[in-house]
Amino acid sequence: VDIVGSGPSSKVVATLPSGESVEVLLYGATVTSWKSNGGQTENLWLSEKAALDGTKAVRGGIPVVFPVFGPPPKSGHPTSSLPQHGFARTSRWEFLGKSASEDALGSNSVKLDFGLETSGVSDEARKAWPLDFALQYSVTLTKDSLQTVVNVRNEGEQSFEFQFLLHTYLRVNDISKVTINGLLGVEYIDKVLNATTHQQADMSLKITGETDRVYKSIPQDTTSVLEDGKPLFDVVRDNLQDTVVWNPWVEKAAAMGDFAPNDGFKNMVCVEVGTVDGWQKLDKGEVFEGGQIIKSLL
Ligand code: TA6
Repeated sequence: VDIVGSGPSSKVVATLPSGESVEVLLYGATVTSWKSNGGQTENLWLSEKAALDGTKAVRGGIPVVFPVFGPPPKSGHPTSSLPQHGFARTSRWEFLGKSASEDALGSNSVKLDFGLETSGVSDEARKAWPLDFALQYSVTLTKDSLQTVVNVRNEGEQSFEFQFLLHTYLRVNDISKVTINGLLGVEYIDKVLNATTHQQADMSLKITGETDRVYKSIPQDTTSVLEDGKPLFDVVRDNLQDTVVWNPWVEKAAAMGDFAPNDGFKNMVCVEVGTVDGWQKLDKGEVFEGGQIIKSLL
C-alpha cells in the first residue's frame, strides 16, 4: 500500500501479491481505479477529463454521495442549500490506515479506511448543514471483488436524516450489448420521463438511450450486469435498498464538460446502490452502516 502524490490529488494505491489493485483519491474518498484479473482488467470507467486535482467531483470511479442524493429539496430542509449529491464527494477525507490479510486458503485482501467528519468539511458546507457527523468508509480489495462500506455516525445532540449512495461508474465494452438483471417487478422513478413511477416489466433492462432510474426497495440484494449474455459484474447491496441506473447517452454526455470522450457513454453504465428514496434518520450517537460488494465475474 502506497500513498502517492501530495495535496488535493494525493491518493492511496493498494496492490495484492497477485496484481489486483485499487486506487482511492483522498478527495471525496473516490475510488478511481479497480483492476482485477491480476491487474489486467480495469473495472471502473473514468472520464479522460475527470478533475483529479480536487477542483470538482470526479467524473467516474465511485463518488460517495452524502448527505443528499440528487438536487436537494428546494427549501425548508437541512440539505436545501447543499450542492447536488451533497459534500462528501468534494471534501478531503483522511486516510485512517490499512490492514492486509490472508485467509486460510491463502487468498489475500487489503482494507483501506478513510474518515470524514464535521471538522473536515468546508465552512460553507458546514454552515449549510450544521450537524455533527462522522463518516468512516472502508474499501476492501480481494482477487475478484471490491467492497465499499460506509459507517455514518451522529456525533451531535440532535437527530438528523440523510441519504447515501455510491455513484459507481462500471466499465463495459459496448453498452449496446449490456443487460442489467435483478430488477424484475421493481418500482422505479424514471427521471427521463418527468420523474414518473413505473414498474420494471422485463427481466433484463437494456440501455438504448438516456437512462436515469431510481429503483426502490429492491427485494433481492444483487443487481447483475451482463455483456453479450455473459455475466460481467454482480453488485450486491448491503443494508441499502435502492439502486440507480444511469447512462447519460449522447446529448447529456456531450453537455458535460468533464465527460470525455463524448462517446464514452458506450463504455460505461452507472449502477448506484444507495438509500435515496426517503431519508435515513439517526438519533444522537446512532450509527448506520451500508455499502456494496462488486464482484468482477470475467
Ligand atoms: O445518479 C444519476 C444522477 O443523479 C443523474 O441525474 C445525473 O445528474 C448524475 O447523477 C450525475 O450527476 P453529477 O452531479 O455528478 O453531474
